[in-house]
Amino acid sequence: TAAPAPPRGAFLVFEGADRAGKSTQCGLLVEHLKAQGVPAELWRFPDRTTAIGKMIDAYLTSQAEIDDAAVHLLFSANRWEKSQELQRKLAAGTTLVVDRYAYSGVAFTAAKAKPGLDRQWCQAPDAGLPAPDAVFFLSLSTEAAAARGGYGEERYEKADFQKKVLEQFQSLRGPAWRMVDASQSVEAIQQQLREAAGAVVARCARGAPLGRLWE
Ligand code: FDM
Ligand code: MG
Repeated sequence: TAAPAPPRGAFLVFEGADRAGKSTQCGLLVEHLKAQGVPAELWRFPDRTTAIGKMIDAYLTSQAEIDDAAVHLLFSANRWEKSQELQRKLAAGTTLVVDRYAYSGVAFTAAKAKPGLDRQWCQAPDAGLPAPDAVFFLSLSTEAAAARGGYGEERYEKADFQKKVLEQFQSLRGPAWRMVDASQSVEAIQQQLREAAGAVVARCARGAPLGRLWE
């Protein structure tokens, strides 16, 4: 007889503006989960390693100009091309800690405020993707973010645009969202995340079903 299916892993997404500390917190959380014996992997979107991801990287580093609608669809396609593997990992019991997902996709394009790029249009290509079990939103004012040593050189890393992105994120908040005050110390934030993530991992292990965007 076949071995029983392992408890499924949790799909944990981190969102927030640039400089809020997402990458630091994601890395710490994955290490913590692994130390607790929870199989876990760190993922990020965009995944710049794929063919589509390389086009996105060229766009973000201003080596390429791509139409706003077209690049939006590339970001979404970059999630779709990873979605089968993502579901396989979860089903095999691996918890995925994912640095950005479709919420960044919608917020960054909608923040461009161009005709034809309204929120409904921005959300459409991601409909049906696996929905995260929790979205941890690291909340930090644009001023505090800028005070952390300034933004980098990539496209979108400018205070006025980041402000518009934050406004877009606000309108995407749903029941799975957990707001985290990112102005606290790295340790204090991590402590909260460990507790919240632990509860979600346990709920998923008990068989809570994986949802779909934007249901
Ligand atoms: N970004 C990220 C988008 O514009 N759309 C998306 O779908 C995603 C996932 O890409 F400015 C933006 C957000 C950010 C940039 O992200 C690269 P990282 O996390 O800095 O690599
Ligand atoms: Mg960045």
